Amino acid sequence: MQTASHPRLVHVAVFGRLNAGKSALINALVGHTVTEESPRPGTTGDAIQIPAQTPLLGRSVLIDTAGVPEDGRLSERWLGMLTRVLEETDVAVLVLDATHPGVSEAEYRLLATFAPREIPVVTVLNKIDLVKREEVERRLEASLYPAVGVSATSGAGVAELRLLLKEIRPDGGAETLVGDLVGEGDIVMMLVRNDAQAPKRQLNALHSELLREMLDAGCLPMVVRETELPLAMTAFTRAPALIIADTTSFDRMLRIVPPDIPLTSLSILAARQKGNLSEFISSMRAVARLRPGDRILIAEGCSHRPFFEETPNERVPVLLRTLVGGPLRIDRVRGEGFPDSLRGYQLVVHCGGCILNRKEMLRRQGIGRRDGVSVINYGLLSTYMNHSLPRALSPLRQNSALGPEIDELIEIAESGTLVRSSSKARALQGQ
Ligand SMILES: Nc1nc2c(ncn2[C@@H]2O[C@H](COP(=O)(O)OP(=O)(O)O)[C@@H](O)[C@H]2O)c(=O)[nH]1
Ligand SMILES: [Mg+2]
Repeated sequence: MQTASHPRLVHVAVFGRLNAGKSALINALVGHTVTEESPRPGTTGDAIQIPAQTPLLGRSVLIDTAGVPEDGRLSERWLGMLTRVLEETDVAVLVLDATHPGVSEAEYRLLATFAPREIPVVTVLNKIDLVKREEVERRLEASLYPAVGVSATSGAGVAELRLLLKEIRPDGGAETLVGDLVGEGDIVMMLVRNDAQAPKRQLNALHSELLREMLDAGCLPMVVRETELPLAMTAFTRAPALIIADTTSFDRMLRIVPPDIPLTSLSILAARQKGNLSEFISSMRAVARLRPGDRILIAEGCSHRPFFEETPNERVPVLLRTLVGGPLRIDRVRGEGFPDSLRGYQLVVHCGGCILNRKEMLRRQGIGRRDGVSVINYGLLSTYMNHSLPRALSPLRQNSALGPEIDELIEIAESGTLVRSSSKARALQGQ
């Protein structure tokens, strides 16, 4: 069955060896049977387009493709199919069978076709129900691409995959900082720093953007220095609908703001607005893989002297060195200096990107994805190290469209596989 193309819907092409579970995965993504699964290899002859309503992705077209030949010889017919499919693919999925070791040469050759076309790719380690958990973790950690362990038959990992697909698609994610989280008449507090590092006589670009959005939403914004937070909490008869803290002092604010008041950080809002939040969060798994001597790039959007000099130059290197327990090779870039290739780096720690637009931040995340280098955001990193990422993420549940997605992100943040010796890092943060 071949249907006409649906140009405006996101097209997700699913590749993999015969019997890897491509069809089973598509059915699991959609939530019911839309394509035939078979224990006999080779049931699916060519590519089939399946228009479907997929949870989180919405109206989409899933493309079930003919299996990548096991012997590494890609036939003319198969290559012809690949060329046609790639023309309409927004996001590619490579399904690997967890019961088969490694990635074959043909699969590597397939992966190499996505980057020149700027097609983001997710690898799925399927059939995790059939192998040991340690084996799954080892293979996910070793993956050069964003990777998710899934069991298409039990449904494990499918929600995480949907989330990754949603945000990895070129036009995924949010474009507002708080516009969708707060409403008319809400008291929203924005906390600004007043320590030695705070910028003199100005707010930063994100603060002004936030204020504008809150005013446009009809909120009652209140801008307070951190030292006045306890006093501000007593100023109204109604509790604030949201408190937005600065990332570097989130930990301190956490101790002051009662747990029933939604509290988030500027970097969570910025990461969501400027880039792909779930990719930033899942990329933090790379932090646990760092070893002494690894190369790290610290990237800032501003080309001028940064507002928070201490953040990129001191705090991040110190945090990472403590985690790794040894020296790291750290390069820094600013402004337009972001490299076209990230090969050779193990990790990129990016600033909140307040002066970058979403397209540019997504482009930078895309370079990392293409080169197999995790790009994280340093606000999220420090919030994660404080074990406060779940608290900072939960106000994003307010928006019903984002609710299930945020629950997934909290699960990823709580899964605890991201950071080693975090108590050491925590001690350091408290300094
Ligand atoms: N145990 C297990 N079996 C799976 C899983 N995914 C697929 N299968 C089975 O693997 C076989 C091949 O699946 P299918 O989707 O037809 O593979 P395709 O050739 O890649 O489309 C079928 O018998 C599926 O039921 C999984 O996650 N766990
Ligand atoms: Mg199939």
